[in-house]
Amino acid sequence: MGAPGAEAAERTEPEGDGFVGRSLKRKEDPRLIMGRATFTDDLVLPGMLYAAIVRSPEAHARITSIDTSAAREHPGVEAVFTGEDVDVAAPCPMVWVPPGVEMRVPEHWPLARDKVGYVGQAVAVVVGRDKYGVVDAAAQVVVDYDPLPVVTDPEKALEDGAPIIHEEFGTNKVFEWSLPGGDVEAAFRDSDVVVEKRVVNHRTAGAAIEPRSVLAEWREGKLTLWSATQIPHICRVILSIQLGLSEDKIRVVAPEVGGGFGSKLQVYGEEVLACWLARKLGKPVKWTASRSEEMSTTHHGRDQIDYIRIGAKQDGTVTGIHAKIIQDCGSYHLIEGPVIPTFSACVMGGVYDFPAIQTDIVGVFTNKFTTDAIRGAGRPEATHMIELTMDELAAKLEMDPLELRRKNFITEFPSPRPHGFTYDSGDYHRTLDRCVEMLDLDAFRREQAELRERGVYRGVGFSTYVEICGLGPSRALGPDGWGMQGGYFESAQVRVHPTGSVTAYTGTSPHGQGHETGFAQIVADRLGVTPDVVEVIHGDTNTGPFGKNTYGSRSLAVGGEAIARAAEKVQDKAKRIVAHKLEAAPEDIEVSDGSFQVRGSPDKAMTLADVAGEAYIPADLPEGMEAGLDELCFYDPSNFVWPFGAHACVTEVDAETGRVDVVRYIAVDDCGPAINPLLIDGQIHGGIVHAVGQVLYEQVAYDEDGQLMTSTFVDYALPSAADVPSFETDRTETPSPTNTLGVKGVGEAATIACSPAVVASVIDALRPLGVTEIDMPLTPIRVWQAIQEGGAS
Ligand code: MCN
Repeated sequence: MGAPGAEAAERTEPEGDGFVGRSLKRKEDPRLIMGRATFTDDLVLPGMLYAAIVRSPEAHARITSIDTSAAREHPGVEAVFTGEDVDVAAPCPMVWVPPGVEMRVPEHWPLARDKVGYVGQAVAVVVGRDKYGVVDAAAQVVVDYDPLPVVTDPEKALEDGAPIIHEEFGTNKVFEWSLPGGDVEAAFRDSDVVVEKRVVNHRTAGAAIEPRSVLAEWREGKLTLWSATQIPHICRVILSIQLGLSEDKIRVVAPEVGGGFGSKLQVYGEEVLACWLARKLGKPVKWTASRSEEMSTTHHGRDQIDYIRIGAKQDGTVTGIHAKIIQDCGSYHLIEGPVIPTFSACVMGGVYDFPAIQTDIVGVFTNKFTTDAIRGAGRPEATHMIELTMDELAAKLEMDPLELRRKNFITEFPSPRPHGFTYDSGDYHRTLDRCVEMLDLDAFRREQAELRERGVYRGVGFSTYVEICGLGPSRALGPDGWGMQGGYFESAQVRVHPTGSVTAYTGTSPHGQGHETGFAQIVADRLGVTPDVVEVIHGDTNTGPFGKNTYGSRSLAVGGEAIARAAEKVQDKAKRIVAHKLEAAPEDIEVSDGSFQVRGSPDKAMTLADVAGEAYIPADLPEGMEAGLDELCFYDPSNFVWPFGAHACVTEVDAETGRVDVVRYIAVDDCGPAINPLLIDGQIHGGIVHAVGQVLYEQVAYDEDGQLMTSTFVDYALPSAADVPSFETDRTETPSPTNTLGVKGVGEAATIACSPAVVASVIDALRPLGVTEIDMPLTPIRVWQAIQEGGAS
């Protein structure tokens, strides 16, 4: 533990011979940087065919006929199929079935059968020998549509008389769900001040650089799917259900995956379709999304309309918080979409000691593509609305927003919250104090005043956050709890080979996070070797035990803990072997200086290679001990983990044009003891850029007819390196009592923290011009309009 120094580079790192806590360079990077990594689309199999998908140009329509004859005649085409042909055993499943909640789940097939509900829905597939020829042939499939009325606004979709998207339900309401905690209405009655706010958290895309890509092969009665996925193990279960094939006949491999940001936490129709095609045609079939397919049919995120109320006493003590969330679910569900806003409910109340907390959610069908988990998945939305409303509350109470925060921080841990969760550990004052110190708030305010004299508008915004992650206890999340139809353990296997090198299998499936490095550090310390002799294998259902993959910033707190426990089992067995050979007690053996030593007698030692030799030539093992040095662990945590932190953003706004520039960004996060500070910084940097992108530039936009207007990177503007400043980061380390490593997640932390800090900084900058609120995205036109409406320019 211990607060690090000022900048990442100056932080002290652990002394001694351990590797955990050190900023080791990523093992993954050389192959990625030097272009040697193999992504799905790089794979080529003999006789491989290519698929191209015919997609609906209509947002809501009945399919009256499909004529595939011209496409079939196209040179090189081997087959064309429509929805009626694709006889998979089950539709695309949705895995959130909350007990007692009426959940409307429309049938959703890999190819539409009679109706389409969004632009881009797959209606036919063309398969052929030429990658480009199939695209030309797909353009020759003639589909007749009978258009139906379209609704894209979730609030309008709930109004009487709105077009009904799925007639069988007679309503566009997907579900209603509440998480109460205490009597919020009584709390508001008892408040001196209640601030109410409507916040729109617009639709965004994961926008991974590598688009979705699949390659399926059917050989000797077995199926292999290579897919750019975050969840190969879960994918295999779902393929088994949809294809009616037992899991032993299916192998799913996630080769190198070029980012996911939640968008590859999914099993898409194309994955099932490629498998079905490979089996049907007896040849490997590949499909890779074009960028516009990626933008239109890879799940989107956010798209919440939030109505939030916070009550407080005159002295600033908060009394209650209530949020009504309207979640635009799009027209069909993928594996878990509707559950996402419930994760907003988990952290409603944030870092503040609210005695009453309630969240009410309504999910809505619209004629848009599905929303599901995008980095943060529910928690950024909650932080955004809470933090901006706390700022408004401060303004109403004429209090300093930081003083209001400090007055209400939760200070005792573990902290049971009124809505049923227990925050594990925290020190919210410490992260905020450090953030303010790094910013030098007093100096900033002086600079801000001077700049305003010159007509330069700079502002600062703060965000303090807590996150639920490390999904998660199966008991809490599973069928009898939250309603997820699955377990949320993680698996690991640590295998020492006969000559002493190590392979660690993890059920997680990284796609940029650096598990091969961090997990090797964990294993190395336990086995007295260096991380370079520990190979971490992931992403292949045919190697290692069944796992639950990577999302919800769970991999270290659950998967890393599983790796640590498996390594400790190996360590334990190794100690017993060493004790037996060196005639000592197992409890006197320690791992030090790269060997297993008798405590106090460093000359009496065996290396891991020596131990492995004994284990695999088992002529002299302790009585009753099995041969080998290979251990398994399935770890299911007892609680979630609750990272936290404080972020500050300084922006400058051009009042003439509405352009916003991020001038400084300070992030102080706490994800428990660092396994590798470099990996943490990478995650924080990436998370900030992701959120700055959402706040300032990115929006998935549909017009009223349901046409997607942002299907390329020309109109979906991602931030580039030139749009973001160098980040100033620091950490505190408050261990979690939930796992033996004390770690919490960090993969989404900055995305969760960042957006309100950016918006608040713009409001702070423009307050002299009468601007007191503004919804994302803060595009120049929107900022300029806010300035005009502010009326003080
Ligand atoms: N870490 C550490 N010490 C800690 C905490 C974390 O060294 N105390 C390291 C871990 O070892 C791991 C990394 O930080 O290398 C992130 O760990 P964790 O918070 O457990 O998150 P996951 O590995 O489960 O990653 C998932 C998370 C999510 S949900 C999204 S979305 C996301 C993200 O991570 N998508 C990403 N980060 C991404 N990074 C890249 N490059 N690409 C994506 O698509």
